[in-house]
Amino acid sequence: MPATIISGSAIARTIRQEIAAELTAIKEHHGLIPGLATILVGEDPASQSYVAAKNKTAHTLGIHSEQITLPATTSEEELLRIVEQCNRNSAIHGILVQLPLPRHIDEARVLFAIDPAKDVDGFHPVNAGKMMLGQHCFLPCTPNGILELLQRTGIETAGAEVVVVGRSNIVGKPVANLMLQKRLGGNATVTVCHTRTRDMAAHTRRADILIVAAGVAKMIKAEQIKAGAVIIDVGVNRIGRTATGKAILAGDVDYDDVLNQAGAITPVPGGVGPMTITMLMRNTLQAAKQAAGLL
Ligand code: L34
Repeated sequence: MPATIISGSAIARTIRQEIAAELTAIKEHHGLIPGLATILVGEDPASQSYVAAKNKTAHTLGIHSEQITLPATTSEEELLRIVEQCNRNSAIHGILVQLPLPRHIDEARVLFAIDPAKDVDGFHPVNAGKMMLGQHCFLPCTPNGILELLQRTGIETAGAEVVVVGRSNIVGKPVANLMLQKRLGGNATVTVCHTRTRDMAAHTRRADILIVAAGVAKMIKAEQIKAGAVIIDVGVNRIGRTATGKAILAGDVDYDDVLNQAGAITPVPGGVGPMTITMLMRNTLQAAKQAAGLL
């Protein structure tokens, strides 16, 4: 029996409706319109498309959004000045600096400059630290989106063997951390695999829930997963172009290969990606409510 498809697009749509209802309410009762600033440095096509999608979603929901687009040659000092301006701008409740940044810019320094109260990506060390301690904070969008997908699909995480492939600060480390927290959607036994893992398949084959965020197209095949496993594919790899020039996307999981072995799977596109964007909207709403003293 082929795997159940976990539609991130459909679940994201439901959550966006919930957000829209709340946006209407806070506008009506408090005159509050959340504001998001997205900062994109350089011309990476994937980053351009993700940031455009974030602004479009914000606009559609009625979140005020400002896209700040800067050339790849922008200096670190200039970028820090712009972040500082956003920190001081009371119409902006959330700030997102799209990663990766050009190599001459110190990413850690820029993320540290963002006001933690406006850090809707959850990448500031204060928020990352609070997350690790299980304290209330902005949760990073992709990991939080993954937890929402699992929860809303009714997949039990308590006691589950979760294997994460990848240890990035954006996905691998935080999602592993969230899944082991003592709370709803957590309580899993978590293993993290990476480029130096010996015999990765021995780990992935044990997974009840396999989360793959390695950035390598189609690296996970049927023989590397357990029958009936839930597969969360975080990879968005551009593996070619169609005749009309559209990018062809593939996940980190060989979808066709695992389809009859997996119990459930997120597609690429239409899986984790739309959830990432939707969680950003929810964090922006949360930031605005916190700023207005509504939380
Ligand atoms: N600061 N940088 C910051 N925050 C983030 O949360 C991100 N990330 C990752 C890269 N850099 C970041 C994103 O926004 C990855 N990412 C992201 C966001 C959206 C999508 C994919 C990655 C997405 O919408 N993917 C679509 C396909 C889009 C396409 O056609 O390219 C999907 O359906 O998967």
